[in-house]
Amino acid sequence: QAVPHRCCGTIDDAMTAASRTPVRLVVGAAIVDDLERPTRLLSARRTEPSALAGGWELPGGKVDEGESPLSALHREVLEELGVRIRLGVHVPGPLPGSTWPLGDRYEMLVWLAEVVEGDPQPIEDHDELRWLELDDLRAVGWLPADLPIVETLEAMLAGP
Ligand code: 9L3
Ligand code: MG
Repeated sequence: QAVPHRCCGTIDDAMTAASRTPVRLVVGAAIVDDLERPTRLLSARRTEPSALAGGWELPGGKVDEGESPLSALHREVLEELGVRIRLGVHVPGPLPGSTWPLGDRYEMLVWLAEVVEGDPQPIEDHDELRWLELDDLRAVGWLPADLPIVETLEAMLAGP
């Protein structure tokens, strides 16, 4: 029996929402040239899926089952760009758990990072990388989901 709740709908609505497939966690790296004195941010152009191809993003990807978000971030960045990174602060998002929304199916945790080994190359899932000056972060066509993150980074990383 659907019991209407005074503010927001029926118990059935709530049950339906709760039984939806839980969102999958994604991790992303906001790689800057220097964590202590950042002047540039690394952007990467996706090659797949076709709906996202050509869009620029912060590199990263899905956390595997049984994997910690931080292990996933190091693994994804190594797979995608061939580099090892050192992490800076977490970049808090607006959702509970400080994640950033990525459509209905994913949420992303984001950390600042810098390269400690290797030179980033578009090894997997990207066909171009670009270092953007912090005052020119909108020079590429960011994926819609990444744009609010980039705007937050713009404010966070702005010099004194
Ligand atoms: N996604 C969006 N922005 C990002 C990242 C790393 C990922 N900065 C979206 C694209 C996919 C999903 O998250 O729909 C999973 O990412 P991936 O594993 O295909 O990189
Ligand atoms: Mg990826």
